[in-house]
Amino acid sequence: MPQLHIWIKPRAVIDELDMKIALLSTIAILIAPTGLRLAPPNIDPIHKFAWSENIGWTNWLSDAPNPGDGVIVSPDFLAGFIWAENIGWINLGNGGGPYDNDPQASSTFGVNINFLTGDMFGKAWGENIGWINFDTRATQGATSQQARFDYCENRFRGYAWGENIGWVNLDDAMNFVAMGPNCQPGDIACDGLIGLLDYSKFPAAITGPDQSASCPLYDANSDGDVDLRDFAEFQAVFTGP
Ligand SMILES: [Ca+2]
Ligand SMILES: [Ca+2]
Ligand SMILES: [Ca+2]
Repeated sequence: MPQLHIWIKPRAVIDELDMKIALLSTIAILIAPTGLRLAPPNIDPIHKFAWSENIGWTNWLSDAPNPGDGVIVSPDFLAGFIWAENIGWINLGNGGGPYDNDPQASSTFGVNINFLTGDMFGKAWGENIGWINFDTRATQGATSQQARFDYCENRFRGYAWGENIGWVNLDDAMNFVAMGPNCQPGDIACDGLIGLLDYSKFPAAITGPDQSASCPLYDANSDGDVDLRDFAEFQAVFTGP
């Protein structure tokens, strides 16, 4: 585990920091557009399309409905918009996830990721097609085709279901949605942070020297295995929680 250094700040510094944080928070609220936007989209431009049987291609890095729009992947939830030429935008959540998806409060919808399993759950909203359910564990789990996030390859897999559009295929061998293009080794969700969540997956990814990697995301020196040399490189870029 990384060494954590805790600096206890003098009282006067805390007061000043608190004031600055309060001020910045106020400014952020004042300039925030509708919904939170935590980061720019982090979808790979060459892996941005998924196929739906009834609406055709969905574009996860689209500049639509507004310039700069696309999907933002965090390790445990999604945010932003998918654009589908035939049916318009699909909203995955406002960025304040993980989302409650409270049926009594429709504004709490959004797509989550179970960080332990990668399985997705929660709902997206399409302006012309209504809800898309990303929790397909009950119908697809038996064949391991539930909608899910593959942490080892920073891509989506499985199938989501829209009551008005049928299946959305996240599992095609060629046309799938992935994060990128320049994800650091070990950076789950390609969010630019190597934090404790990324760190927590490393032990299960270790194969040992010259043993073929099943989780290539952690092969930092690109020699085909995940061993202690990769771990050393991973530690060097650790940015904290
Ligand atoms: Ca990360
Ligand atoms: Ca090696
Ligand atoms: Ca390696």
